[in-house]
Amino acid sequence: MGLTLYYHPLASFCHKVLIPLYENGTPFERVIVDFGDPRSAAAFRAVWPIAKMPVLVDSGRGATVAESTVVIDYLDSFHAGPVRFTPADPDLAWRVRFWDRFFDQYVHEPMQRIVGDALRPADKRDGFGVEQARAQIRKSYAYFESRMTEREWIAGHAFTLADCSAAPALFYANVVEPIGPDHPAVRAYFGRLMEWPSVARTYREAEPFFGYFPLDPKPGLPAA
Ligand SMILES: N[C@@H](CCC(=O)N[C@@H](CS)C(=O)NCC(=O)O)C(=O)O
Repeated sequence: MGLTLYYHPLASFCHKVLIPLYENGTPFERVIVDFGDPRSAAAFRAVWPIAKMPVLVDSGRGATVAESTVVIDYLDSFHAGPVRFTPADPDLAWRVRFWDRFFDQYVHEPMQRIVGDALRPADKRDGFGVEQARAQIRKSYAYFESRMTEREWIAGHAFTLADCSAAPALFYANVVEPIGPDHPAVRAYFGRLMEWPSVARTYREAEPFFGYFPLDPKPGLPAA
C-alpha cells in the first residue's frame, strides 16, 4: 500500500516530480515505462489512457494522478513532508503557480517540440515550427532574466513547485538553445539548481540514458 511512479529516467516531466519526491524523502516504487516495448506501453495505457508520463498511483487512497503539477499538489496535500511546494501564503502561491505555468508552457513545451521534431521521419520535419519554438525559448529566457536578478529561488528563499518546473525545462532547453552570457541571472540560477541535492540526484540518475537523446549535442552533467 503505497506510492508507485510510472516514469522514464530520461523524461523531463518525470524529473519535475522526482525532484519533490527526493526533496522530501518520500518513499515510492518505480515502474519504468518503455514505449518501445509493446507490453510496457500497453500496461501504462491501462493505467492512464492518455499515456503521458509521469503518473503517480497511490494504492492506499485508490488514486491515479496524472499531470506533473497535479502530482506535486497531490504530494503536498496527502504525502506532505518538510518542504511544501506551493506556499500557504496566497500571494506567494499565485506567483509560484504562475512560474509553474510559465516554465511548462513557454520553455518546456517548446523544448519538447524541438526534441520531438528530431524523432520525426525526415520528410515530416517542421523547420518553421522548430524556429518558432527556439524563438519562444529565447523570449522566455529574456523575461526570466529580467525577473530573476537578486533572487535565490523563484519564489524567494524557499524551493517550490516553480523550481521543480524550472529544473527540467531549463536542463533540456539549455541543450537545444543554450542560455547565453547575455542572461547571467538565468545562468546563475540554473547553476544553483543543478547543485541542489534533489536536482543533482535526478540528473545523476538520468545520465546513463543521455546517449538516447535524439539530438547533438547530448545533455551532460555540469563539470564538478
Ligand atoms: N502536461 C504533462 C506533460 C507530460 C509529457 O509530455 N510527458 C512526456 C515525457 S516528458 C511523455 O509522456 N511523452 C510520451 C509521448 O508523448 O508519447 C505533465 O505535466 O505531466
